[in-house]
Amino acid sequence: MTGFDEGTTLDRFLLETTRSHPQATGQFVTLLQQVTLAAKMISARVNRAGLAGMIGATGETNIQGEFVQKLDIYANETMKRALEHPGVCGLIVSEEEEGPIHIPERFHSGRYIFTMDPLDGSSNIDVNATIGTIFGVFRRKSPEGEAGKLEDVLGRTGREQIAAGYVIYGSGTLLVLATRDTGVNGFTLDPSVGEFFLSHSDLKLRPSATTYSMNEGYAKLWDPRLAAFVDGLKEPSRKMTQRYIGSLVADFHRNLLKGGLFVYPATTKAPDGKLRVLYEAFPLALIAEIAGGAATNGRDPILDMTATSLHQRTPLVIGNTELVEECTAALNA
Ligand code: AFP
Repeated sequence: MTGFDEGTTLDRFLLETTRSHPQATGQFVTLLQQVTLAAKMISARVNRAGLAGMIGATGETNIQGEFVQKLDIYANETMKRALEHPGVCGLIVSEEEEGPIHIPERFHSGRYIFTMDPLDGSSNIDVNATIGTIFGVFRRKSPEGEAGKLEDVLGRTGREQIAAGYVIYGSGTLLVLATRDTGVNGFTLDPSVGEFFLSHSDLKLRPSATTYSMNEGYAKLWDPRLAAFVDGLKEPSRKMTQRYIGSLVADFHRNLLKGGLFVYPATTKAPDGKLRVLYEAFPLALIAEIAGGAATNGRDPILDMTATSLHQRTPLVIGNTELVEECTAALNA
């Protein structure tokens, strides 16, 4: 559903789409308004990164064993600060932090559980390539007002997310938001006004597409069935082309707009793949499904998986349904 003209502000879109829910407390709108505030701050910092001494690594590694970039820290802190005080989150979990982020006792512990990869693709910062913030939202299980618990996020399936989205910091800054009621909509930041405006309404993935995105540098570490499938894609009759940025949010976004299949598979070195269930696979799988696409872990739908640990990884096959089904079938042949 849309019914909104391009150029509608994100604020108006949120207020009008939640007004129809009589049980709405306003917390969901506030949560998304805080996400957009943080996104504007991160976007401004990303745009000035080369000047503001924000390029480069801190010298530390995160829980994933990856080099932490200065902008990773800025993005994580900015999102946290925006979300912990307004009384809308019961717990926040971040790719950048080992444990869950509890809401300080002086603030109300709200209805929602927020999962985030504050700055995805951060190894691309130094080369000015597109990066992004990915997020998912669950309704909490424990009572509102009490401290959030790990069980509010672990033991949950991807299907339990009530919303997901991402912000890409590229040639422009765009926020894509998906809910089952409103579909998938993209809002572009007009930096001169400081507002996000509806620019991509009701995004849909057609059944098929002609782009595939995967890091073929690892092909010798793949399951031979995947290698054979990719070889088949190269038959000229299929008219396929390949695009891979190495920033999931950017690769996913291109495929959402233009069509395509993204695969980050299991390899002999990384049998569970690289991408994280809670911060990357769950949110993007929800967006893909709402847009009419699909996402699997090479066997089952991503959204049917259960989160068993905060930093759990999964192989990811995501994009236009026919290609996802073909790739998943090839992996199980
Ligand atoms: P960084 O945040 O360390 O740049 O990792 C990005 C990422 O998690 C995801 O955004 C990419 O799709 C994937 O890694 C790329 O990984 P490879 O370099 O192994 O292809």
